[in-house]
Amino acid sequence: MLERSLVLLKPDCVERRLMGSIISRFENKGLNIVAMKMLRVTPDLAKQHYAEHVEKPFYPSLEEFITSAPIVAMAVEGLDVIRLIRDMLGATNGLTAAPGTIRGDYSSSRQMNLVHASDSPESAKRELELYFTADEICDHELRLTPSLRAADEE
Ligand code: FUP
Repeated sequence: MLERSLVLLKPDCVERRLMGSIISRFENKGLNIVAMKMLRVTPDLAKQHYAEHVEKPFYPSLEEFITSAPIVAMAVEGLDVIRLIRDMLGATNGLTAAPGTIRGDYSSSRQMNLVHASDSPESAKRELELYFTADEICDHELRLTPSLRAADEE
């Protein structure tokens, strides 16, 4: 199914100048970036984004990190893209994430794990609305779609 996921390149990704390398992984896979902007996450936005973690002991440190430098927010579209991007990221902790995944290749940390991506269609809808207004999404079909996949594939 054609889906959209919210992807964030976190402060460590921006600071380490890995933005281009990570965006390239998504482009090379043939995914369609339909919105992108750099912003600074405020404490208020952090609490909304990480609502499920606000009461956890690690939250103050997580908020300090996510507000510490700019991030890049993207809306990424593709078939089954919510699961696919989570697979491309690998396990939450970079130390245990499999080699070949983004976190496995670039991170050794649980907090500084470079990229966030929505984990379900419900989270994707909620998170996309937190970061983008409807008119910031640039709906467009990739003209190379016929070169990525046969039209009659399931
Ligand atoms: P993920 O879905 O892989 O982004 O990970 P979680 O929703 O479990 O956690 C959200 C963020 O909190 C992760 F990016 C890592 C961070 N975190 C910590 O910093 N410490 C913890 O003990 C657990 C999670």
